[in-house]
Amino acid sequence: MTPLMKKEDGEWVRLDWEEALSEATDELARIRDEYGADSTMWMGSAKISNEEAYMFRKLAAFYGTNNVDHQARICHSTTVGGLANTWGFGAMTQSCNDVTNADANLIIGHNPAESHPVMMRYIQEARENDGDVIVAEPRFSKTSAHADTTTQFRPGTDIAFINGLLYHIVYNLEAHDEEFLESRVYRWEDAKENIADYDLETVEDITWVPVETLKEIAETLAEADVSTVEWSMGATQHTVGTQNIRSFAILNLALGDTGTPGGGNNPVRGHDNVQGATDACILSHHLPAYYGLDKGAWDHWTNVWDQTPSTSGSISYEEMRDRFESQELMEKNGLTVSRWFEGALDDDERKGDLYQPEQVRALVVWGHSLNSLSELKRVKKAMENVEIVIGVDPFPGLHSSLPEREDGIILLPAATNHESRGTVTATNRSVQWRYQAVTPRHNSKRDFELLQEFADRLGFGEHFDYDEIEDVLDEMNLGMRSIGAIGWRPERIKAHMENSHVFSVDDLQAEVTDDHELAGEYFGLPWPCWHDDHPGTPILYRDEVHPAEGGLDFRARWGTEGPDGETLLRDAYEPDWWDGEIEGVPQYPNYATELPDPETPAAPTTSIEYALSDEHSVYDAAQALDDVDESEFEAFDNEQPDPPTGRGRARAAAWNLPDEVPKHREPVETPRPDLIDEYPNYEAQEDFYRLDLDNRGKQEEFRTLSEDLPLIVTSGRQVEHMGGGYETRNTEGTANRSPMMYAEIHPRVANEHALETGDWVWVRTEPGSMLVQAYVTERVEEEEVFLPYHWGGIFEGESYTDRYPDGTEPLVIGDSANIGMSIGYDPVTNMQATKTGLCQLEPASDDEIPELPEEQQAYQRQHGYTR
Ligand SMILES: Nc1nc2c(c(=O)[nH]1)N[C@H]1C(S)=C(S)[C@@H](COP(=O)(O)OP(=O)(O)OC[C@H]3O[C@@H](n4cnc5c(=O)[nH]c(N)nc54)[C@H](O)[C@@H]3O)O[C@H]1N2
Ligand SMILES: Nc1nc2c(c(=O)[nH]1)N[C@H]1C(S)=C(S)[C@@H](COP(=O)(O)OP(=O)(O)OC[C@H]3O[C@@H](n4cnc5c(=O)[nH]c(N)nc54)[C@H](O)[C@@H]3O)O[C@H]1N2
Ligand SMILES: [Mo]
Repeated sequence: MTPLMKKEDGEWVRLDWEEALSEATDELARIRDEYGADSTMWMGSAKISNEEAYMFRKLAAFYGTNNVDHQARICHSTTVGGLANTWGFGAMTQSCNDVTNADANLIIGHNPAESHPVMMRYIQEARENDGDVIVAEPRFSKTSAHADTTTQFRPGTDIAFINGLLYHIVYNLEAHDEEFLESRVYRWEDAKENIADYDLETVEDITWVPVETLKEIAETLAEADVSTVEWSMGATQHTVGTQNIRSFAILNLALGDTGTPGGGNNPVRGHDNVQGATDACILSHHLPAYYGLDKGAWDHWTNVWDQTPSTSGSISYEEMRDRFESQELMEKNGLTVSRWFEGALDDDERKGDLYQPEQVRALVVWGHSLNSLSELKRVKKAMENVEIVIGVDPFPGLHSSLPEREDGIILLPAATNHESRGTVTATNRSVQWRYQAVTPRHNSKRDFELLQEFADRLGFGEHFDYDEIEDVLDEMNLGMRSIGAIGWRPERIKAHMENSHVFSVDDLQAEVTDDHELAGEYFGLPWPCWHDDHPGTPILYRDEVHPAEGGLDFRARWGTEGPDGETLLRDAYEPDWWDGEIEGVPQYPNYATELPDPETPAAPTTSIEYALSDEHSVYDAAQALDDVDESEFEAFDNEQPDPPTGRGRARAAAWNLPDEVPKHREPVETPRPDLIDEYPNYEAQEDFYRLDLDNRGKQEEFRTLSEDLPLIVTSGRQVEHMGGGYETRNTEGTANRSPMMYAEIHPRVANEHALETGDWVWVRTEPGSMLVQAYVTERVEEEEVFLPYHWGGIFEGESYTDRYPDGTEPLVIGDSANIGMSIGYDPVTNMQATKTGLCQLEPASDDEIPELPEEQQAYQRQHGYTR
């Protein structure tokens, strides 16, 4: 992109790097002095490397705020919330390759033919191996075209659908795996009782899916040797997102298919490094590796940041606390990507209260698009209300053009990942080295360097004076113990890349002789990788494998017994790899906080060594550690190898969630108001990520909305465009392939409105209106309209191209779907509900049609779209 610019009196001005960086950081220092550190919002990125993501989270900590978050909030946050609360870790349990082993794959809310073409190959291979592929979601997608069975259900009814399948499996077929449930699952009875409310007729009424289809799908799953559930955004982006995911996990448990090849759950991640940026926790409720924000978490991380040989700085817990306004704010969840804008609006504009001392005055957008946020009109207003917007991105995205501002926008051109180096984590938890292809072009700078500049200029550069990316990874190995991102030594990862041809494409293991340095290792050392000699864990919760060789059990994360006194530890069992019984045990004490000599960050600590060894018990570990109350562990004295996370039970019922077991709840904007009383949305919450949230109140307010807005509006992806679309709408090859923002409309509905493909139509919703072109297709049902969300540059029908710096206007523009997306949020993670709105269509008149860039008009003519 062009060099650095800034707006002054409405004009864009070029700055040199020195000026631009001091402008940006002086402003951030001023805001911190005048209003406090919490008056900033730091939006980070899933596009940057693990090391950079980690630095970003650390930077916010040293700046003194938890108002730091990234795309995962609006992507798979509910996956993490749902899975971590069921079996301990919140990630995909399998590898993509392992999908080929699934005898049945229920794909629910995922369209990999467009969004994950590589994953799609494995799905097709599973079919070639006689596996059944079932696609269940509202549309007949390009993925549906490759399935054995498809069904289309009403957006937002995944839980009812899954509970219906479970009803048939449990009560009619009695095909659930009693033995598995009895020995490894906590409070299955509660889930079973809940399922009884979802007989097939009730489910048909809620979901649109005929009883016969429910039976057919349930029977396919029950008859399969092993089955998996696969999903992505169709399932996560709901007020019931966390519970959708819980229902998938419970289905998998009920069939006894968790922790085995071809089984488990496959929530397929989005951005190239969203798994890694999530693990590094650019998240407003965690420190890196999901440590949370309590005193213990800060103790651990200040200890790491104090001891790391990678930087010259030293810090104590107390010094860190003094960087925050108070210990309370230091331990309080920050604002999220999904709703930060409420915190930047004035009191009379905000929905409810703000639970921090001052409103947000500065926005840092580092590798994040803004049209990806729902309630976009409020986002725009917030961007106009802050004092400064700082964008760090290869493109001048919507942060340059969305807000109507005279000044106060600084654009810092970041180099892309082709111009940078570092590690990234794939959706299956395995890590890869990303080599630099070219040096940064066009006067851009690497994120690594920019993060160091920010730290330096904000006064804490001594904690970021790494020589290179490898030093950051050393520090991460030292600190990120909870998920076992420990054995990821730079040299090991590079050796995997250089020898990628020796790894099996079936189970990821190196196919080498026993004396080879890679013997036993799995490609990319999928976490947990407990130390520098551990092979990685390709499939989670596999108790039929020795933990030193990649075995794992459900994580004993919630202690040894639940509030009801029932055990949270698994029953004893006799695996093939062990002579005798393996017992259920708690997590090994201090495994996540004990540090080895910082000079050898991946060396096993006492707790980890004792866990994995054949000759030690949990009690032995407790005795060997200084600050542990041994008596608590006396009962666990069986000498046996264990994962450091213990051997617990998966939770069918989770006492800490708003619904202990997954129950259907109608979306906030529902086409079935008659179902609200029986299936209401969640009650009001106060001080939830520093704001008030009232799904139920809004649902009540919108009770009659469907009278005026009779169609369901949902949103998602098209293969030609990516995310907010800066990259693909600026690149000829992709812009040309799909040069129009459209609404998918069923032929009969199009007919009612006399619309043909290419015609301009208003999509009217409660939050706002979008002027788009019609795309007439049977992909959607009659009740539904689908919008791709990759568009920007037009806002409620008005072109914004004159707001971009000269020469940087996108090749193709369109109205943003998120102007109209629903205003519900998940009560556990604050995920936005971008799949279940209501709308009405209204053909546009000729004088309303916005002017499109010339290239776009030419592309459209080539496709024959305009008439
Ligand atoms: N080409 C391309 N590829 C991408 C991306 C991109 O922008 N462009 N983005 C990447 C990212 S960030 C992600 S997270 C992934 C997402 O990948 P996907 O999840 O495949 O993407 P979506 O199209 O948002 O949603 C999938 C499907 O969910 C369906 N759906 C809508 N409502 C519901 C519902 O209530 N229940 C269910 N079960 N399904 C519903 C939609 O009809 C849609 O076909 O893709 C990644 N890959
Ligand atoms: N209505 C609706 N809204 C949605 C969704 C939906 O399905 N429907 N999906 C949601 C999902 S799953 C997601 S993940 C989000 C995605 O939304 P975003 O992640 O906000 O979308 P992207 O456009 O991919 O944003 C990434 C930005 O990073 C920049 N970038 C690329 N490489 C680098 C780099 O190396 N360094 C820096 N600094 N920047 C870089 C790109 O230019 C781009 O501006 O949208 C969400 N919003
Ligand atoms: Mo995503």
